[in-house]
Amino acid sequence: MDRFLTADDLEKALRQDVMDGLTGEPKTLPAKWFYDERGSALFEDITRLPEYYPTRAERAILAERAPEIAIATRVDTLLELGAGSGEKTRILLDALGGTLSDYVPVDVSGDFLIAAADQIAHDYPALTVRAVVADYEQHLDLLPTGGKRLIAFLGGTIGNMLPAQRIHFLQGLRETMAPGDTLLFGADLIKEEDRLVRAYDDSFGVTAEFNRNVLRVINSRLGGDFVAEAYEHVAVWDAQNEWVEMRLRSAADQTVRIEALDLTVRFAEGEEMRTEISSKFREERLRAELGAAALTLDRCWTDAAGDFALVLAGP
Ligand code: AVJ
Repeated sequence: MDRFLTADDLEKALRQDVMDGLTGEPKTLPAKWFYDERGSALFEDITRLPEYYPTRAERAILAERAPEIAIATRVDTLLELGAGSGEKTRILLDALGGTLSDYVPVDVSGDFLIAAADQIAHDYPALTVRAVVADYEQHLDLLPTGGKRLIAFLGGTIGNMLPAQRIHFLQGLRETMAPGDTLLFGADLIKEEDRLVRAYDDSFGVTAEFNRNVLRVINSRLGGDFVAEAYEHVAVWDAQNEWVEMRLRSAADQTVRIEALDLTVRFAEGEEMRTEISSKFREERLRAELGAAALTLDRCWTDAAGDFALVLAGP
């Protein structure tokens, strides 16, 4: 395992993000901090909700197109950014089997990564598995190069980035890519507002709990005293920016103390704090943004309902 990020680095990044986010106007928190153990489990629950179509749609496209991806790319290395639960990874590994020798899962969470990597190594004994603990937005240039690589960024996580951040990320990726390397990523597509909002405001309240979990993460890691139940879950479609925005709305006038930051912040009743953006795309915009990063969109597959896209791009 290679480690470019220590627990200490993560702690510092969390502090910085929370300090910036809670002292900004309006208040914001980056979505990456949802995923502690409980947050990851809640996200797994989300992926099984009837309203949350992206995971199922992406899995269906992947299952259908994996053989084509294998033929088109003929890669020897699968580099996966933000290694997920492993199910989609396995679809790819099974299809790429003929040419593949190396699997490189990349994630910020070492524990989660090792468990997932061990399981894959056990089930695919012919594969060299090399886990890398890194932040794929910061450490792109440190990721293993050489061979013919397929860089997979699944789940639609690219939608969590702000447009400028996304261009920067794609440009960074492009710089690490050699001729013959391929980028594969999932992106959620623009559709009726009603379905978009319901995917982020489910009737079971799982997404609401997931959203409030970021407050619990701050409580446990930075000595905060957020009363999570005192914040209401809000999901809105921002038609201008073409993203779904998740917010937490303070149900009362309240003050929060974050011990590790020596910070006290006040929330007014009704005040809303942005906790996530989830951008939705049209193919033209994906093509244009890839182009701006000197990448060419080679294939853009959707599921039968046209809800989600799986994109293959190259230098
Ligand atoms: C894992 C980032 C793709 O944006 O749809 C699910 C996270 N947030 N429900 C998304 C999420 C609320 C998810 N991604």
